[in-house]
Amino acid sequence: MNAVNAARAAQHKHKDSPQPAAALAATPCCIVHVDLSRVSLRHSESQRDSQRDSQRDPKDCLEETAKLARSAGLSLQVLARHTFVVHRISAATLIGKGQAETLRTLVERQGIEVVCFDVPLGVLQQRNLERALACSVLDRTALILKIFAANARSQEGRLQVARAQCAWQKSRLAKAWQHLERQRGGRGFLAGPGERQIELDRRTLETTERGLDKKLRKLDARRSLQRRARRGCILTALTGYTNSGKSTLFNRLLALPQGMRQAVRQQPFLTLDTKIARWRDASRTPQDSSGATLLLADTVGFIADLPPFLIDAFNATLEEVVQADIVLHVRDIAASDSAEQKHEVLRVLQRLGCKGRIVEVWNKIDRLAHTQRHATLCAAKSCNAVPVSARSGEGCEELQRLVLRA
Ligand SMILES: Nc1nc2c(ncn2[C@@H]2O[C@H](COP(=O)(O)OP(=O)(O)OP(=O)(O)O)[C@@H](O)[C@H]2O)c(=O)[nH]1
Ligand SMILES: [Mg+2]
Repeated sequence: MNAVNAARAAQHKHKDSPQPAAALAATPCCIVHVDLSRVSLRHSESQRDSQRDSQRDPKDCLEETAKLARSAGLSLQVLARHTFVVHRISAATLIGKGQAETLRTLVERQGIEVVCFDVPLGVLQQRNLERALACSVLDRTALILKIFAANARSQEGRLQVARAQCAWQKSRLAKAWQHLERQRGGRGFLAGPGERQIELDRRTLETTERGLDKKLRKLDARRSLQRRARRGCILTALTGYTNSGKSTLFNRLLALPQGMRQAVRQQPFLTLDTKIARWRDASRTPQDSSGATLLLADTVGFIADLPPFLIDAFNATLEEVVQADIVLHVRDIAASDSAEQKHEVLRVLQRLGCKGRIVEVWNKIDRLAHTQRHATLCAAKSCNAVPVSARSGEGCEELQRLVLRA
């Protein structure tokens, strides 16, 4: 059974049985962090390359994946967390046989129904793990895609998510039917059932992709017109790791009244659509000293190991960041993995070919303890970063002055 369906089925199972209200809500889930940093280069493959956890604290990885699991709209309750250090990648299950055994014991003992891995899994690895653990298995990519699908509000957002889902399914297609591939047709040269099924599925996905691309191109043409209308304006884009406070800062800098504000929540990828608004300065003049209108854009956030096909699918939305004259890189400076988050964001900006001047904004300084705060403010000065608290407003006028002067 498909992992997500199984998670849903598990939910229904709970709903049908007469249990107390608290137990009805959630499916027991376990988060698994796989540390691939010790895999020798000789055995490295894309799976290891895609993970840069050697620099990240396992605790941060587990916490981030737990957050993804809780936000994926599957009503999962995180009951257990476990880290496995892998020295040699198993093509069948990613983790070793003994590790899979340990995980199975944990799953049985705690009544776990869904296991979420914090790395991307191959389709066969996922299938084998589901068999070995006798429960549903989700990987990081599936969780991210689920959240994107749940948060897409606009037509363009929904089309882009559908496009990403097609790309993901296509990339897993060949492997999905590998078990049938060797069953060749009667004469030896005819395609076997596996190959025929792959071909059929590939064609269906390609037809869907073409349809989605056509609709996206139409929306892109509309977006180009809007872009042309903005010619001569100065565009500043807020970008950064998901949950770093971009939307909170957007609302603060524009002093937006209730009802017009961007949604803000402790939840990854809440903002999927780019929102652009006029940025008024303190004197309420929508123009800078050179007479050009200033615009501010709030955009989709990034995360470690963001699947490249998802970045590609959101290319049109992210174009505002690429085209921006000034890019405000909003960082959660109080996060324990703030430096790694910065690294991930710069990696995506580079992939996008971001052209504007990047200014670092160190957000959430209100969360820093007294001594930490002093050291952070000194460090900000030495690397030309702007420390702010989008929540309290501290430092926001300074930031505004800096951009209006630029
Ligand atoms: N303490 C504190 N919390 C903040 C600050 N700025 C934002 N937050 C909180 O951080 C969480 C995420 O804020 P958002 O503004 O939604 O973050 P975002 O970067 O837009 O997130 P996505 O759109 O999901 O990528 C919310 O719970 C905010 O209230 C800040 O300066 N201080
Ligand atoms: Mg946001």
